[in-house]
Amino acid sequence: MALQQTLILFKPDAVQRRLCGRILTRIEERGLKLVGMKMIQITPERSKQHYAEHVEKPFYPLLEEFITSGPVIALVAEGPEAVQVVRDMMGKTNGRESAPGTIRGDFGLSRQVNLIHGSDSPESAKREIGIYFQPEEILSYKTALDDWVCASDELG
Ligand code: D4T
Repeated sequence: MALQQTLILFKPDAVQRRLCGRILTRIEERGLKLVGMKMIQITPERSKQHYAEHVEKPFYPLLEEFITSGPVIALVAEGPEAVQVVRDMMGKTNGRESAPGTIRGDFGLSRQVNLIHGSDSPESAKREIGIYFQPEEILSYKTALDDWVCASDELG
């Protein structure tokens, strides 16, 4: 098991629907540590960088229109196996198919307007964190709760 960082976006619909606080609470309550956070407006250029693997797909123009349509919150969360933990919390891409209890399954009904992005692998996390954050914007700090989130031998 490894301590990982993952890139999370609260997409424009989460901001517009005033759901960021509730989603952030879930992430914090799970035990993940926030190590970077900012509100930004994604430009078409940054969208193409982020969604490089999808740029040629037929759904990309609408996806770019959506993701650049309003402010988003970008954050970096850290914790044991953080990448998969956040993916599991998000639920399936399509909110209609996401299990109740997941973020998309509790708050969403759409495949595109789906509230949250989370990196899908440690490699993607590294690439995506680099798209949204300068190295000095990622903070390293201890909290009194660190020892109560998991045992030291789980971070191998
Ligand atoms: P992201 O990357 O936003 O966290 O979503 P997922 O990892 O869950 O899903 P994905 O990479 O397959 O798709 C990226 C993004 O494109 C939207 N999308 C996807 C869309 O608008 N139409 C589509 O047909 C598909 C497959 C939703 C998420």
